Amino acid sequence: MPVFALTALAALPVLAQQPSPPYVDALPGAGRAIDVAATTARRQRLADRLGDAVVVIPAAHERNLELDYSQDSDFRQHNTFYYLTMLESPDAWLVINARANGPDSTVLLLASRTPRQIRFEGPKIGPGEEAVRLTGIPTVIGTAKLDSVLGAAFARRVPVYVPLDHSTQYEPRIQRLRADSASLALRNLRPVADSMRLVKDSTELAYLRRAIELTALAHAELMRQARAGMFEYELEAILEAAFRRQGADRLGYPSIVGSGPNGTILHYSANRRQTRPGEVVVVDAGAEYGYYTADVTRTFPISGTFTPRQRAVYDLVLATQQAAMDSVRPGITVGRLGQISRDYMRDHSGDLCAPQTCDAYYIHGLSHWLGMDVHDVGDYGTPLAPGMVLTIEPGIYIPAESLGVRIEDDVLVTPAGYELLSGAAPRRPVEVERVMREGRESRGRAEARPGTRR
Ligand SMILES: [Mn+2]
Repeated sequence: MPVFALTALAALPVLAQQPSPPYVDALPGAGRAIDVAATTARRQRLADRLGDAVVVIPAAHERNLELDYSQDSDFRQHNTFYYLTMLESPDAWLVINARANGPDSTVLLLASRTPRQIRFEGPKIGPGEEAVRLTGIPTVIGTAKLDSVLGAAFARRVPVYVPLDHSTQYEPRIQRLRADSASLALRNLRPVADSMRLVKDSTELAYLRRAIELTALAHAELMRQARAGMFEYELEAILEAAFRRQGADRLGYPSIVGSGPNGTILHYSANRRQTRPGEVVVVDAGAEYGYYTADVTRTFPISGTFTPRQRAVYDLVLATQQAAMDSVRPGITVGRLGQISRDYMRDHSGDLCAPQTCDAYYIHGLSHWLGMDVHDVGDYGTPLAPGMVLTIEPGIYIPAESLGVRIEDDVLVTPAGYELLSGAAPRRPVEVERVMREGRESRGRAEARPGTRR
């Protein structure tokens, strides 16, 4: 139905952000340009934190989809490697020689590629001057030199920091280092690198803002197009098409589209049920853009209007969320915010969930960090500081009524309080109903329009 498709495209507002960062053909899969200033600053901060140390970080490997034909779409870089390089090259290594006194030195080792690989996969970054220019790393050599680079680094007899996690679990070189811990002071890089990721730099914030804004616009688009009788997977397809159409790279996590009883299941993602008139649908979905993901949940009435009961529960969740948001400011902890939200919900339940108070149906935490991971890294005891990004997501789930309501937004901590990053997704119930009504009206006009111009 071309008219339908055109209407849908026209309805999607243009992102307010600046145009997409330029693509660089030489980068794998024509990657986004590396922000050399940002990644250099991150490596410098890491080296400063560690003093005399060696940092060794392997890149991810491509998985084979069909025999040995690798596919760009199947590759995602390890976050620690990406954070310090913004480079998507598989099979690479980053070695940082940090020195408490004297200049640090950094070596990037890139895999060489066979003519056949180049023929099949196109041009990609390799060792040499172009790589130095694109990455801002002064020494870029082939991975064949890895053993000699590591040998020279380890001869310094200083602590060796490696991400000791899933990314190195099956990396034979790292496993040998672990076995050799008698002669080597091997330490886990993750706590240090993770704590750096808690406060986002301006480059990270630019990507996060874009991921969140396009996600919020896609939620609004779904509200315009949703109709009773659609299957959950149809709603999922509308939302994810809107993600992709706006340039999202992939999903941040599997989309949750839970209608009626499924809305009360927190991690439901089968998305196979047919919606019925009068139900509410919980949609928890976020796009990933440039390795940063959004995490937004909206709950809307599939028939376009909340029942009084649904509206009352929705209003309580929304007011609870607002109370938590209004408490976001530097110095407060996520734990304290959660307590504020629980207290608010309990104190304002009235007889909505009698004989209990509604916080009995608020069965999960309020917040988590957001960034490269949807549940981003970082210590939850850390008081909020400007530049941190977190979700605020209270909910009420009443299985006996097949009624679940969750409202989840993404906020940036600012010196004065917070900035709502996901505001482009309708949130107040009157807005939700208005956008759904407008979607129905514009569809009605499109369908009534004759095939030729009048
Ligand atoms: Mn979440």
